[in-house]
Amino acid sequence: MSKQLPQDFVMGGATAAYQVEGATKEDGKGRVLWDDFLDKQGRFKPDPAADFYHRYDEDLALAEKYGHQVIRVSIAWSRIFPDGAGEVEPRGVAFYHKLFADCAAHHIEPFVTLHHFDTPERLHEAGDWLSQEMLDDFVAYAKFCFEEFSEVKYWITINEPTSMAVQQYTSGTFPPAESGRFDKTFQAEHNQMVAHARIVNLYKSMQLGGQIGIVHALQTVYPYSDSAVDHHAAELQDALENRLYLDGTLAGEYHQETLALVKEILDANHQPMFQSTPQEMKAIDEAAHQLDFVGVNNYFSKWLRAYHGKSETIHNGDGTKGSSVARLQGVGEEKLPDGIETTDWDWSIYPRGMYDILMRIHNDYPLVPVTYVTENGIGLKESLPENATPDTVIEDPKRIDYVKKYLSAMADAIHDGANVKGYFIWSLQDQFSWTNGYSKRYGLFFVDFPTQNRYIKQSAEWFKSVSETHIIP
Ligand code: BGP
Repeated sequence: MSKQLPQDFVMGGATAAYQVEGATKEDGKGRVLWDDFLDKQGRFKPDPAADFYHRYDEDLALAEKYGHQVIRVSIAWSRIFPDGAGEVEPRGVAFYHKLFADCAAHHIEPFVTLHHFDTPERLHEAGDWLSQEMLDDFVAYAKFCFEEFSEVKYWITINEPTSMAVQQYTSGTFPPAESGRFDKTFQAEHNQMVAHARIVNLYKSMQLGGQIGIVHALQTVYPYSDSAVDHHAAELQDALENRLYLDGTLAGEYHQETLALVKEILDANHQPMFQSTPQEMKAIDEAAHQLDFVGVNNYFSKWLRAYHGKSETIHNGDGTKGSSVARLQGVGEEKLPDGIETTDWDWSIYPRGMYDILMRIHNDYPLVPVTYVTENGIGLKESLPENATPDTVIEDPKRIDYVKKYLSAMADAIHDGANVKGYFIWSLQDQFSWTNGYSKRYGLFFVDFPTQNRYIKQSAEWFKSVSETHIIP
């Protein structure tokens, strides 16, 4: 049965600077934490990505043609301040003015993220989110952007603070690639919430008339079985990846129960509790009371069972189905129940998880007035047919099926009271993936990376019909 979306519901594609722009050494851009890390890893390079730095007009024209009203982009901090602070690079500033003007010319509203995993190299070396210098420089960079880019009406402080911290210090897939450091993970999570709060409070005090929000990666966590120990493992994983953040950014305080779960994880790993000051907690509380929206990135759900061994994680970074392992000391082990479908990268396909997370925000975090789904989509192995012509349309029925099911779950949540105002598919065009390179394609538009030619996928046509009719067939 087809479902209806509200008439004022907006749809578009998501991108992030480092994943689409390419041109990492152009026009004075400063180095970021990934440059050296990827170089040493030698698996793939961040250039040319989707060459958005030069081809943004082509992509925005396609987005307009295929019915998009909004887009997510991020500003590369190191294009504006190559060293993270101090001297401004005018060519970087000019690029983003051109980009936003082009969005306006194509009638597409940009939602602009200030930090999408791309800390400038000097600040990364100084401790990244664990250092006070990073926080102060981030606030100064945000202030500069608010004053400079007055054409931007929707700001996002940080993309997925949890993913950043967990992948930097728990699973070790992001630089500096440390594993099992839950103490650093929680401290980095808290510090990002402080930085976010300071920026929200600053933005609101500037009275610029726009809106500001944050984007969280929220995967619903379920117990693997009905046993009490599996339920508890799910609670611990939820505290690590979802709850501390939801509390801090949407309730303005960490609930006692959440802190007890965090402490339990740290105790089990013989690591100290994260530090916070009353002044920081005051800023966090103020920000939660003035936040305009929360963005939910939801792709998959997790099932947890009790586990009592040492932490062990194997990341599936090349699409070898069934190769991932995730067991965390003091938390639990991820284990999929029979019958749950997965992608080649072992991400579960479970639209009910989207419904549950949207309803959880609606029921448990009533302070935040509006929610957007800021990322959702499926990574697939796709290639260009040998006899392709510029008019070739790439068939991607799996993507249509995936998005249809998730949009339906989202429509059910809206029907049941969740105030969801828009949906951004990850991703607008095929792009560079942090830990998977170029083989995991998410785009509505296929990018042939060697030539950078764009091709339409069937999902783009399907997406257009939904965004124009507001009906999910
Ligand atoms: C989110 C990030 C995006 C993007 C996406 C897909 O966590 O915000 O930047 O990368 O996930 O992830 P991946 O590229 O690992 O498949």
